[in-house]
Amino acid sequence: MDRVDFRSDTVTWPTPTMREAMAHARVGDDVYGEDPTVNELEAMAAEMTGKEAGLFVASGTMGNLTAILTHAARGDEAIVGEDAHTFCWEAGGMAALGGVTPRPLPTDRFGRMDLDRVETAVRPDNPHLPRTKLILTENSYGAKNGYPIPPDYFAGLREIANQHGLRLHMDGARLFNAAVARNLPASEITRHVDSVSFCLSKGLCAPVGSVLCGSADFIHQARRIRKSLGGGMRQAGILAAAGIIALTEMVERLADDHALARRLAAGLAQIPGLMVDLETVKSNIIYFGLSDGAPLSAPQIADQIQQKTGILLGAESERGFRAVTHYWIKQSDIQTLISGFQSILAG
Ligand code: TLP
Repeated sequence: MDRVDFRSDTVTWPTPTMREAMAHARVGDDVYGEDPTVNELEAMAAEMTGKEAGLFVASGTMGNLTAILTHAARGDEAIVGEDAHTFCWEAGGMAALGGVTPRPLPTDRFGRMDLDRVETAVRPDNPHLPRTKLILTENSYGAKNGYPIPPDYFAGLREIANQHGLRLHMDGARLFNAAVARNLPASEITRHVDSVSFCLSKGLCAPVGSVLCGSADFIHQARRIRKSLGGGMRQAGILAAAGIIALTEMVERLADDHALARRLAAGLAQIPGLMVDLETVKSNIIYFGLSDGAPLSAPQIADQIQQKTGILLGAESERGFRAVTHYWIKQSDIQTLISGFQSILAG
């Protein structure tokens, strides 16, 4: 990459191996189900997540929306964390395009909804009320430092879902970060959910794409929803080829990104004026804030960091930052960023 960019892992460029694979990918018309490279990627994704089938989609947002529209109908309701990506950052798609009402619940510092509150949020059968149909989960949990939530939480949600006939979907945009951080196969992280959508285009560095996985019947229905959303992509094997490299070569190395994030978080936590919740930094995302009385705002500091070091950083609010580590961030960039903060906050 041509610059040091901590704003997100979505900024990652494809690796040289990916570009090579893309150039030589075998292709066909995927809407006919005839693209061999897409078919290979979907089978690989299904196997890794322990589900029967997979569906290649254009983005994480499309994967989640396709799942929601497949699981739930107009007038249905989805229980969701109040800071979950599906609720906050997907342009209200579930309501705008699916007529599905979100029912947001608070989450703790690890991104978990309280199970009792989930249970009491399930609506009784009453013609005045929307029908509770779906629980939306996320792992790793982006808004809580990308915390990798252990599987037992999902086992608890599964019980509630079974009791009330609900579906359970996981936004696994960073599923493999969660799996690597927990030292578990991805299929253990997804064991309790009906469907999962994971991204190839974040820490795994593919240029485009996500895969939605679930039962064969679910994916059969999701394929029609994907078409209706304009997601039938024809010779998509060009893109899927990079996805296959992402899954075969880029998963284990996510541990390096996590180690860099921990190093960065520890360095930032030492700087007077900055606050980091070190306990929840277990994968590749760090949210950190300015303490009261800071002389500059977060956007002002991010500007100065860029001027001094060339590094791009997310200023999420007047007092909050986000830094995300990924394949294109080196150890030396961590030190440069820490030193940048030190010199600016020292005045
Ligand atoms: N997240 C982006 C922004 O939209 C905030 C980022 O920079 O982190 N689920 C989660 C948990 C995500 O973080 C994202 C992207 C998505 C879904 C959506 O993926 P895309 O961008 O492929 O639609």
